[in-house]
Amino acid sequence: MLRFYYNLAPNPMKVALLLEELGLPYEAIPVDTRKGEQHDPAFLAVNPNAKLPAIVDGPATIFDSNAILLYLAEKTGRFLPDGGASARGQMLSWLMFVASGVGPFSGQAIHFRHFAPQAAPGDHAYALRRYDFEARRHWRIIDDRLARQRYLLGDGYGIVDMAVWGWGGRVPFIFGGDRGYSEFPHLGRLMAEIDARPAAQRVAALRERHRFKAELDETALRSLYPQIFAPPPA
Ligand SMILES: N[C@@H](CCC(=O)N[C@@H](CS)C(=O)NCC(=O)O)C(=O)O
Repeated sequence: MLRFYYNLAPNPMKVALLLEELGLPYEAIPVDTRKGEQHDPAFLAVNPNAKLPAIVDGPATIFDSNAILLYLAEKTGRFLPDGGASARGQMLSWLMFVASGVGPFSGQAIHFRHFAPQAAPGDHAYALRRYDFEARRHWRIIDDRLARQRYLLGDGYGIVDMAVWGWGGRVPFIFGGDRGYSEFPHLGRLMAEIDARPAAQRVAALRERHRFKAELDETALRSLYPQIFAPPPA
């Protein structure tokens, strides 16, 4: 059976959504990153990058969430656009835009707003400004597109929407306010639509299945942000 290595963060959750949409049987294997389990040699053999998600599907071992989405969609022939090479090219553009822009900038914006330690108040103000600005710019591009069409690629729901859904759930947290989706109403509309799907409700049930470590104590900080404890660069 397909093995799905996960935690509750946005990248694994978008893969959980596709697995549930496809109705594929899978074994969900929790990897607790706050306990440092991503650095276990057995897991590094699956993903040398020490991050979630990853899957093992028979002879195929695949890491990086968007690569997994593409692999599963192509393997099953589902949740992909019709229309040949030009439609596939457009799908790849938006999928890579999420993989290389939306996700990383959102992740760094969250890091500097909520988690980065400060030696003195405001000592990473520029980093926060840069990532907040870039994350907001990326989400505006998504929102503008969704203002004109129902899904990222037009009329058909697919893996790009699932990739957006993974990080979209964090938008209120990224920008640190309680404004919800007021700045990105079209994204909010897509999030509500996907959240209501039976597959997303099964993902919500998966989230309850395992109790991940909640404390962000020294073990967690050393596992997630080892640079905190490293000597400063020369
Ligand atoms: N590009 C990777 C990023 C994966 C990633 O950053 N995963 C986070 C959870 S969303 C993680 O495993 N963090 C643990 C760590 O950084 O040690 C993907 O899309 O799968």
